[in-house]
Amino acid sequence: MDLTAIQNPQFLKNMSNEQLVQLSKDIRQFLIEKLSKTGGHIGPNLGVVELTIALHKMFDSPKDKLIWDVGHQSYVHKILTGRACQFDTLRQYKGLCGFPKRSESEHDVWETGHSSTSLSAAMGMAIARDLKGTDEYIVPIIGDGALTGGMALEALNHIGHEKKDIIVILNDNEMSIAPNVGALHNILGRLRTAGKYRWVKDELEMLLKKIPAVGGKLAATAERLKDSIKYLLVSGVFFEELGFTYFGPVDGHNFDDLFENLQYAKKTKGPVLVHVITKKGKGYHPAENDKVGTWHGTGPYKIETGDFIQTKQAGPSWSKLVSETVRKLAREDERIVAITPAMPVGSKLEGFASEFPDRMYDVGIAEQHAATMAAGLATQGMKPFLAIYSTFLQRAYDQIVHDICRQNLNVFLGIDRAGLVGADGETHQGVFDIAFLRHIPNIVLMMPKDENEGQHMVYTALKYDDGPIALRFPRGNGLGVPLDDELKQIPIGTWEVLREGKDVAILTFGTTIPMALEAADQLAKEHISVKVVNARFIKPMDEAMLHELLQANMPILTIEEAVLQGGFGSAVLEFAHDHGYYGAVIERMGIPDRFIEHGSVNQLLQEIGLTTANVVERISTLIPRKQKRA
Ligand SMILES: Cc1ncc(C[n+]2csc(CCOP(=O)(O)OP(=O)(O)O)c2C)c(N)n1
Repeated sequence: MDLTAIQNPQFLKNMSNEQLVQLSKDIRQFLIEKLSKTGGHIGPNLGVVELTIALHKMFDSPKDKLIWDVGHQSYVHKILTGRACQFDTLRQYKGLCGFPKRSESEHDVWETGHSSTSLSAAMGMAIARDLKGTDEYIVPIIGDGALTGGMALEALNHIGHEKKDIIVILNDNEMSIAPNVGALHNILGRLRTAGKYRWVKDELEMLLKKIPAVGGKLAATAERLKDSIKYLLVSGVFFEELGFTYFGPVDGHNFDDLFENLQYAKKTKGPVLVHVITKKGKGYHPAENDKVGTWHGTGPYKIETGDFIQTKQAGPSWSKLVSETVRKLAREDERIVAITPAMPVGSKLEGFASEFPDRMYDVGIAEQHAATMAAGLATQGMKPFLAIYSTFLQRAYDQIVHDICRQNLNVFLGIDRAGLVGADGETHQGVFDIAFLRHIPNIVLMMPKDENEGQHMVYTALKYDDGPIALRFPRGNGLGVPLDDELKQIPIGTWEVLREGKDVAILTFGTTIPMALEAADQLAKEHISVKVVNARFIKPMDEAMLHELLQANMPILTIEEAVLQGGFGSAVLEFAHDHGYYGAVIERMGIPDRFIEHGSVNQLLQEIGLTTANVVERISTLIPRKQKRA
């Protein structure tokens, strides 16, 4: 079938199961081909082909609300809702978003990227429906990984209590990105192998009714009996205890099984949970056999071999550099414990995990718990290293304020994917962490200029005994500079002059240093002498150097790949104001006050005006300002 001809899911209503099986094959083929060129979340999407078709056949989107948790598995939904023709642009600048997007389609009723929000959103929509007196179905689709997130559990608790009509589809493939973890995972494992609970209950009720004289009475107490039966058979039906009617396990690749259970779910009052078992990567051998999560999300690959198409990188992966340096130091310091909220592969902690299995904790998608657990470890004199992406650290803001910083505990935050991340777009840009950490008392916040300084900063962080310390580093790879054999501590709060100059000073750190140096080179040709400072400590700042610059009346340009509001440049402005340098010429470059969509990092930097050419231009306007003032 020509998938690009699909306008909306209506066409599914009249299709036979045989036709749907063929459609599933066509969709898989389409995804494997398109994603081999663009990259994307291949494994999760191949796993939900039949499930998505079944949902669109059984429900009436957009009237009925299909809410995709995380949203990385919404590609099949995008195909069925008329967007197949845009797949060549998937995750590219101005192209199709890799997550649900309300502006893209009326069928995308909820935007995601971060995990575990679907059940709360569903509850909000269900309350609105009931207040308005409408009758749409509300259908959140959540993975077994996303279900480990605290928000999802909070919502389950509330939905079960309120008894709202919500049909939760649990897509259980036993994987988060990496294999799923936790007690909940074990409960699902038991349910998976326990056989179909609904049938057992129904059959027993029928059987009881058939017994003469006492049968009716017994059947009347079947509700109570249900409890003992399920305990007998399933040793604790977690979801029923929470107030949900549980249907499952359902074979998520079998249309008969899916339709039958979704039909039951539609007829059932109150909250329902349909437990669907799927296979991540289904239909594409390399993805189907992936045991670690490599095929969760990928770049381009060769279809025949499953080899990834690598672009040559100058330096080592930042995540690897940081995690491996922590691992090296953990050999000498038994207090070091590594923590990841469900990202052992992305954070490159596999080596640490194999060498120190007792000192490595994957806590599931539980950033808040991870942060407070780190604080707990630190109270006992341990040295926790919390490896966490900037964007997901947003979830743990209160834990950082209340538990880590307020108690001034020695927690080392390794803030990965800091700055623009590219193809994942708005929900994943790591651009807020400076603004939401800088104002918290006690924290030290730093970012290295290259991987060599990065490894020294890891050492500095793990030697630091005065409270929380955070190292932010970008997505991708280092610059390819040589690495010193011996690690050394960098004095806290010290900046480094990379290039002397007398007309203007650029204060910047991390990924924007190369553009500052290039701009300085170009301006030198126009006889403008630019001082470039590696402002590697965002907090505390190098106050001595700031006083020196401001006293010398040097115009200052700050550059950061982070939001301007509340950022590093704001800190410099505050400093100047607070110390009475009222006439200081200070300009800031960074990310404007809006969400930045997907695209390559370079395209995004162009869009927001954060390039060498923009720096040159900005400095050219700074010099006349200084002259005017003088
Ligand atoms: C708050 C948050 N933390 C971490 C992630 C990174 N992440 C994206 S998908 C995913 C795993 C989701 O597993 P599951 O819900 O089972 O979906 P599957 O990919 O297995 O279909 C994780 C950890 C995220 N998106 N949001």
